[in-house]
Amino acid sequence: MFIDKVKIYVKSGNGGNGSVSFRREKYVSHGGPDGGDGGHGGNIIFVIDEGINTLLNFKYRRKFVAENGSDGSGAKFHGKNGADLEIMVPPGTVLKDPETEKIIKDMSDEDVVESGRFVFLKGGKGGFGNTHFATPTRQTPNFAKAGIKGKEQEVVLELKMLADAGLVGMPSAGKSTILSVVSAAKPKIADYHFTTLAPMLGVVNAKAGQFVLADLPGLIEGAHNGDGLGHQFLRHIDRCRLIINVVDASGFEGRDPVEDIEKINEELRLYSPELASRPRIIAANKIDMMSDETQARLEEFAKKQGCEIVFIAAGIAHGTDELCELIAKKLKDLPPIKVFTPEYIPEEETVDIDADSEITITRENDTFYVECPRIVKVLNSINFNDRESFAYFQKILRSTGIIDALEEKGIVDGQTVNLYDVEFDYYK
Ligand SMILES: Nc1nc2c(ncn2[C@@H]2O[C@H](COP(=O)(O)OP(=O)(O)OP(=O)(O)O)[C@@H](O)[C@H]2O)c(=O)[nH]1
Ligand SMILES: [Mg+2]
Repeated sequence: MFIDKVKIYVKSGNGGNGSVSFRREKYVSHGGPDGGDGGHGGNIIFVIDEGINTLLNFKYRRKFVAENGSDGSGAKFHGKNGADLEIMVPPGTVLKDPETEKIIKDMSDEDVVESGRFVFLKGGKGGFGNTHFATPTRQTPNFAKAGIKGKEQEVVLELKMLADAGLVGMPSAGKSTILSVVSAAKPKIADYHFTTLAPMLGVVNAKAGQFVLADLPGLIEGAHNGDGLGHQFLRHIDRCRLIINVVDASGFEGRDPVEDIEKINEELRLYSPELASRPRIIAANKIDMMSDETQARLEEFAKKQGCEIVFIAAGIAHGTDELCELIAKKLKDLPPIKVFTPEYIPEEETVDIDADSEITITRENDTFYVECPRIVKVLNSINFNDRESFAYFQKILRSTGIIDALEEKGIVDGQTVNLYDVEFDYYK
């Protein structure tokens, strides 16, 4: 089975929480703070796997969650970092935003190809343990920072194969036969329509240079409406530098070769006007059964279109070498394989501090989770290593009514308050 578009869910790991702990040793009555930092959450990384050419692996697995960092602990023990999660994708995969279909990243981008990997979602940072918050005047900091949560997102993976040239034409025109005689690829060939159900690539070694050729399922008139196999496979020639119009010149099935080319060009245009305007050459196949009249008409049509034409009989490998030399020669003057530039940058989460000043408190055992959008900005500006800054923070906690709200919920000394990233113990 061939799968070339899937939607998956990915989430990077949460950072572990910093720990609040104090040194306890024999003969040391008041040990200093020794709470270690939380480990970082694992990243979500897409990795190119040259050995695969479909997104089939995603048929059954669509949820990918990287490991969370572990919490820090006493004796300055740093929590373990969460392992990165590597998601293997075939070369040519494009990542898109599901809602807008905008491109997030093309895995054939130069920077990705060099390293073979793309870090998509970074894991949350681990929180600092209370050792970081000790100062000469505050030797027993009773708070640590909570780890930052990982990020989650849905993403569409779309495979756009990396081919220099693509064979496009009606069913049974002989596209697969061409690929089979000019490359080592072994496509299925038969005398019925829609023999080819999925695109296939082959490497061609012409004297004028090596190139990658794509064989596509047949197109018919109305493909843009989903007739036949539809035109969804055309996404695999989105990157092609040259299009080869393969046409059955035998007239054997009662079709007219000139009309066939026109219909195919119209379908290409309906799929993408830009694609239809790419350089093209015509490969008139099955000339062992072609009339002189057809040949003359095709030559005239090609001339009118300003398009080169090659007459071949792929079934007996007649003219196919010439076709490949022409393709290789033309490719030399054409721009490189198309790479898509990102159009979508995932938004950084922002909280509007004035949007909502409501305080919500949820209690889980001995921890009180406080949400109060108004305080987020203040929170980010507090330096917990600085006494003044910390005193200011305590003042804000009172003035916003957070302390009152906590007391209303019945908080008692020694219980924990979790305010977004920051965790501390409550003492009246
Ligand atoms: N007479 C003749 N028949 C040919 C030639 N080349 C291919 N054929 C035959 O045409 C039929 C279709 O060939 P394919 O290569 O499967 O055609 P295709 O364009 O890939 O067809 P789809 O995959 O269905 O779109 C097969 O029976 C081939 O043997 C040729 O040069 N002359
Ligand atoms: Mg075929």
